[in-house]
Amino acid sequence: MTEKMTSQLAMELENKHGAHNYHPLPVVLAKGKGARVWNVEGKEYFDFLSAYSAVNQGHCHPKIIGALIEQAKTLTLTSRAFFNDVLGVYEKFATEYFGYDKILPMNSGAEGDETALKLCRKWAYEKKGVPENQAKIIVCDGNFHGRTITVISMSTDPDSRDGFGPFTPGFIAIPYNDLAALEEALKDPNVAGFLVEPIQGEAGVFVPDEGYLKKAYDLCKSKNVLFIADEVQTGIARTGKLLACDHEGVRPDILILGKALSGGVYPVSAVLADDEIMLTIKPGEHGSTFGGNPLAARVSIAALEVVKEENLAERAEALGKIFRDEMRKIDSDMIELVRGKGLLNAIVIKPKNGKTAWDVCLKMAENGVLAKPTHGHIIRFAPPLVISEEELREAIERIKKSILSFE
Ligand code: IF1
Repeated sequence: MTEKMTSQLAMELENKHGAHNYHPLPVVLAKGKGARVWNVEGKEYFDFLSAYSAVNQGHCHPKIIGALIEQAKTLTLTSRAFFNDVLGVYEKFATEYFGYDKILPMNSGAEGDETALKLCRKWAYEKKGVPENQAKIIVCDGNFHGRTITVISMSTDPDSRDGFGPFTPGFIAIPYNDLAALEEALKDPNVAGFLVEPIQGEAGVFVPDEGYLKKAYDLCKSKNVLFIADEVQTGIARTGKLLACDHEGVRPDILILGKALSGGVYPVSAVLADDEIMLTIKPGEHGSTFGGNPLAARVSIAALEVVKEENLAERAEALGKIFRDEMRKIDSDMIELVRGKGLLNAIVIKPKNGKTAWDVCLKMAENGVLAKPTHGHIIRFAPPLVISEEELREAIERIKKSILSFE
């Protein structure tokens, strides 16, 4: 490639040579540092998407990059056909960090969810006594757990499902944030687990009622059903606690992590559980080529250390309150609702004079803030948790200016 790179050229190359499975904003990023990113021509933005909460520790965090470089020069991948001198260290670190007996390392969030589903079913047959192939798992309307066939088999979103059938059986969908519906679904003796996002990110940052998670957990325990928390997006300090479940003191039976587990530096996901559940999967029954590789392990240790060293959960809690307060002060009838927890927030946009959430995002990009609509009219705001209060306030001013430009 000798031609000078430009934003236009980059978009043309992706459009011509890449699958069209995304519709990105017309912004071409070339550099990232902390809460800021720059496009090819050097325009600076505050990143308010954080790669969908994978970059909680900020772009190119020096400690995480340092760990990546050091390990990359030494040993990157052994497969699990052999032991290596890093995985056990990571497994001890991560199980103590989150408080579980064991961890099963994978790569993508979807693989984390798939792993959790397999563990839940295996536990149902071996421990709960559910008849073979009869295990059912309760999920919620509006869920998002990834893009694989079994994961979309749980989805209620036509965009995720249509055209990809036939689907994996064994899932019961109930309304989110509805304890009566959960209680009813739990009457089926073959139910093995309840898979839930503590806050539904993709659905538009749906924060359930206070106490929903705890009551749901208690209902599951009363029926010997596993409470499975998908914290791929809400975990790793994003909502103001290490895990979103921590707001209600709920300890999931199976915990699914991804994204910021690596600080966005490398694909790392994991499932954590205690022995009674985790040891139902025997040697040769599950795994992945890259799962738990030395590079992923070193990067994840560094990423998790940063979370504590830089008090990212406390920062998310405090800065999130400022963000929501300021958004609620904006005098615009385009803003229908502001909701969220910690630094996972969203604004529901009411179209005005034909202008939609997409137009607001284009205007924000012009003014140096990057965010993207979800489900058409909801804009999710999730900056890296390392953003300073000063940077946050500057970004808030740019967001206000963008929204008020449509008045
Ligand atoms: C895309 C959404 C967010 C997730 C939860 C598992 C996964 C995700 C709660 C799967 C992934 C990503 C996927 C990415 C965009 C983004 C997303 F818009 F798709 F739904 F964040 F809300 N559980 N979410 O949020 O993890 O396999 O992607 O590593 O598909 O466009 P993954």
